Amino acid sequence: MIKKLLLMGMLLGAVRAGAQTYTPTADNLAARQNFQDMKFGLFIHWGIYSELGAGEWVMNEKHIPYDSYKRLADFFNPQAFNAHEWVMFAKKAGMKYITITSRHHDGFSMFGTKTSPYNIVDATPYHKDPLMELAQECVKEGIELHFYYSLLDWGRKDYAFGSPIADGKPVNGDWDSYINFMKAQLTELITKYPGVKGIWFDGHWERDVNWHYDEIYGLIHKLNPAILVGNNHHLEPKEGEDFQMFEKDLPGANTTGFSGKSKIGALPLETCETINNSWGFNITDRSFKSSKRIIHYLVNAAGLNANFLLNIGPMPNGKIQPEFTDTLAIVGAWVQKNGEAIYGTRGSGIPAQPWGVITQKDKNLYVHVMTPSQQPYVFIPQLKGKVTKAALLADGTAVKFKQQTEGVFVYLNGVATDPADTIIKLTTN
Ligand code: FHN
Repeated sequence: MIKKLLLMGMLLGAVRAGAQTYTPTADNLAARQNFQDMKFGLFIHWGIYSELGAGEWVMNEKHIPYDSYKRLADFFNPQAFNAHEWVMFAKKAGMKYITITSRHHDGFSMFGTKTSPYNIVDATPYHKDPLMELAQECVKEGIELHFYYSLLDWGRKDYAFGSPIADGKPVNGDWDSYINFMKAQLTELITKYPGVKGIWFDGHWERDVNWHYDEIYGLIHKLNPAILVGNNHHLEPKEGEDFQMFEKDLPGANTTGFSGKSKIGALPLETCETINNSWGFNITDRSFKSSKRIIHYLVNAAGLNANFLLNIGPMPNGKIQPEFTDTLAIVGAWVQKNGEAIYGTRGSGIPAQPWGVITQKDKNLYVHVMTPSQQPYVFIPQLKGKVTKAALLADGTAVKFKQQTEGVFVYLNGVATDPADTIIKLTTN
């Protein structure tokens, strides 16, 4: 009897807290595996803000009134946009998926939508839908497409940016209207655009409201159960999410201050970073990361079992600036040569070492030596299984090793090193 009462109490508590259990479908679980296998993606921030060449926060940072900012749409005419070029850019870099801003915090929809005239087809002289072209091209080229979608909106009256919040809603807004608007847009994005595989939410952190995630995530999974939902809320994953992302930090790190409350959950992981210091096109930002730094980010993320989503901000004419093209061509050549140690791998569970990380695929471990060791060897602790063979991934040359109870020594003297990452493949039984 007591047991029964306790159980009823627990159930009532769960109902009161609005708890719902999300059970991902088999297709969704397969999509998660595929997502983890892809490892490297292209993040694209592109919008009418690109015209001002000062990043995607320009409206907010320069205090441009919404009605003035909106006029940027009148001149947005990216005649040089070519979906094929963008997709080939990603492919050449070794990327397997693209995540693009469908709508950022400025509220401008970069896709044709019936929900608001403030969109690229209806409000600009371009009158075309680049996301449709991109979606079709992605399908053709076998690249996965995910849509970034901002929860935060600086301009809409129903969102009421800056309004005080009471009872989980903005006092001066119309929260139901805003939630319905987002649901209608997400329905369009999922049902109209071919091959969409993920939705990447952002902006949660702007206000403490009831975001109605149960309805929103429920709707997405009802429309397509295999769609991967992620939310850049910088918190632990919530019910209904399918992957967890980290911004400008590897999982577990918090150099930016975004990830203080972000406990690593059990979902597939992704970390995003900018190629310079900006998300949206920034004409004065010349702090381009080197190809070596990008390779290291990718390898370090893979070692921590995470994907790497590298961002570019294309120019307002639709072109990608040459600095990005050049760097990513080098990265792409490296990934093509060393893809075996990246794609389809998982973190080995062995912690990152001062010299690098270890990825794993089946019975193979890939030892990535990115920082030359002081000693003529690297030591791999906590290695399970017996190593039967060690060889340089680049050319198959045998590499000496010694296995002890505490771990494995891999001897690097005489081994031809790669300036970015020397990879030793260990075969275990
Ligand atoms: O405010 C946005 C920012 O513009 C950009 O989109 C990044 C990408 O991770 N997310 C937000 C900051 O958390």
